[in-house]
Amino acid sequence: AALLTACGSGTVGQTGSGGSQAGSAGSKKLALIPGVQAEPFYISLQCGAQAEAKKLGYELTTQAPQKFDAAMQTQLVNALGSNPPAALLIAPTDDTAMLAPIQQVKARGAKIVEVDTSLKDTSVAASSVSSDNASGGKLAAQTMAKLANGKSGSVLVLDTIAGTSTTAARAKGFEDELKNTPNLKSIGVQFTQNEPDQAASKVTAALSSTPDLIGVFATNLNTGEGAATGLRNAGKVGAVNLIGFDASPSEVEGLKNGQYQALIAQDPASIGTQGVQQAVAAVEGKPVTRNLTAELHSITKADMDANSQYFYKQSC
Ligand code: T6T
Repeated sequence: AALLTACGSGTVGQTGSGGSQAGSAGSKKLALIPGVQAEPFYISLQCGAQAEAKKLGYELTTQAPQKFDAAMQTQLVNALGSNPPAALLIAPTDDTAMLAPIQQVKARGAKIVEVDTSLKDTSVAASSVSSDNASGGKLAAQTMAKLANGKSGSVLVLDTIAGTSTTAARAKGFEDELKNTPNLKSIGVQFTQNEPDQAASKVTAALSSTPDLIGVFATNLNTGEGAATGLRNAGKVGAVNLIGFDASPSEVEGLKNGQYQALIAQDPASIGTQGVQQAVAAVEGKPVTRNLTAELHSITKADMDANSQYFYKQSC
């Protein structure tokens, strides 16, 4: 695992098990464990969280796994030790496998706030802050229908890793809504292990097995980047509509040069800000809101200049 050093305002480093005041009454320490390191969505989330922690007089420490992987993330959770910070903000990389390690931190006295992804077991977190991912999928399907403009054809959905709550909800929201557009038919959801190469191969395979493919919905940043590569390799850029989720610098560049027809942008900074607010409320015994959402925005090339505030950051 490596440290996220992109956001300068807070302390970045290991919250060691050797322990200072962590976990004790009156502790002003928060830990953030995102889904993966050095990735614009989680960097933007961290930026929001760090600024809010500073404002509220708390110290936020961030550590992120090298890959979006439950075993790697478990090591970081376990490293919080027997004397954890007052609250842990975490994006669980698996809705089931992360249950036990998170429960252990909770049992040791830390408040738990889920940011972005969540566990299936809703009893663990004091609060969960995320995009309304099902609505994001629905928005993508409506955008796909608009782009098809009455033309008939098949559509491929690219998911990441089974057990990722966010992308699963996007894929389901998309498929449910697509049923309202009879001219478009989903050929199903394919997993890519969140690897761009796998996403590219799935697109290549779909293009040869499904000659009437007219759209791809990529449920996050890596699936989008891979899908764009697959379409580019086949000379199908623009002929097959690509809708991506997220708004990383490379996706925004792709929207500008016609590789994506639309992006569904999240507001990761707001997820971080709200997550810290809930964590601090839980620590201080103030009222906590169980579920909170951040806004989503469908962006096309035509309106991208007016929406540049939703583009993700590489550093704070
Ligand atoms: O789409 C985001 C995040 O919401 C999702 O849970 C995992 O993938 C991203 O981090 C983008 O890479």
